Amino acid sequence: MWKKIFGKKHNEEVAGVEAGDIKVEPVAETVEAVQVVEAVEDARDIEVAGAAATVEKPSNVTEKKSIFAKALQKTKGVFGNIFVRVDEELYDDLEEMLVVSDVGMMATDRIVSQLKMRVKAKGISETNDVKNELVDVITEVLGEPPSDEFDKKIILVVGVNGVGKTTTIGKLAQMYKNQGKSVMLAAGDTFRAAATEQLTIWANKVDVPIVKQGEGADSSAVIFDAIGSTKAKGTDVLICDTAGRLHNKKNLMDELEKIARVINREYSEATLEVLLVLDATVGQNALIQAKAFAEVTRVDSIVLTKLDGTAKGGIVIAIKAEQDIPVKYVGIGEKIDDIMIFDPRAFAEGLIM
Ligand SMILES: Nc1nc2c(ncn2[C@@H]2O[C@H](COP(=O)(O)OP(=O)(O)O)[C@@H](O)[C@H]2O)c(=O)[nH]1
Ligand SMILES: [Mg+2]
Repeated sequence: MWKKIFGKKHNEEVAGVEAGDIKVEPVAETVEAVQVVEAVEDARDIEVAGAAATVEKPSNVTEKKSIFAKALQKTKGVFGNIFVRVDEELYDDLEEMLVVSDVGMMATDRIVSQLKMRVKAKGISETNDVKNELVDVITEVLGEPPSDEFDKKIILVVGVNGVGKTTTIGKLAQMYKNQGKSVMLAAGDTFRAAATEQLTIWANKVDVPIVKQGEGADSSAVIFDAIGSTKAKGTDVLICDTAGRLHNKKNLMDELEKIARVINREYSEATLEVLLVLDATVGQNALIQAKAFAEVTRVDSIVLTKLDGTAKGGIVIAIKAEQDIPVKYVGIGEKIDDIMIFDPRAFAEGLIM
């Protein structure tokens, strides 16, 4: 039976999900299937190199809250002032607003029923207290953000075209560099020449080395080269771009499978992190993409981009509630430092307060 490429998923609970649940195009049958399963068994052995480095929290909670509030201004606009009285109407309005903000039915039901229960249990009668309680409930639904501890690390950035993969790689490179880490980029999106050019611009801007080959080169060959270079230089973080051809699942799977083999064979001592980049402005579509990618590959965490340009920041909550994939970073603009470590409480406060 099929297992997910790269074996281990983002957490233990879902790691056990058998391939029976995974819908793959009919190609699945033969040679490729065997290869993927092998790759998966291989990838199992990838050790998580436990050690030092943690990502610096960018700022204190108040500061983060205000940044989120700014990024979520449009979402807040949708919410408006529904907190007038503590009554059934409040819950109805809240339900509607959460759905409109792309929180999704599942998470909305969970949030509203939790809130009702707690408001009742605590005998809350002030709208402000309801707000505080709502922030608590949403924070809990969002869970703890993933940590960032590693000795050597390889990050594989996946996602469909246009979501912001290459931009995010530039931002992450700068972030790790600011932390004093050495960084290298791998131009694994070999599908279009422009992709490599774009990543090269970021590499120059951040002033980190980039490994690339010509258009149409094998993505896994680029990553193979990059790993060699990373090891030779003792680079801390290797960040790999990939092509996002989700419309052709077989190609995508084949490509990711080959990459998985290479990483496992050549760089098993590094911590592997598969980051799925999603565009917040596409709303529910981001959730569909998260599901689709989780079907073909391991996904450790999500980078939600373009949160600055959407009224639908609530998709973060839907993704966590429905796919159980944590959001690790959010993109809040096109500039190099427009990235933040996702902070569930600051996010919930920014959304509600
Ligand atoms: N407003 C905004 N734009 C972004 C963000 N991240 C990426 N973009 C823009 O989205 C577009 C596509 O980004 P790109 O990195 O090329 O996406 P890729 O195809 O997934 O590699 C570019 O115009 C980026 O400047 C973000 O967080 N906010
Ligand atoms: Mg790109």
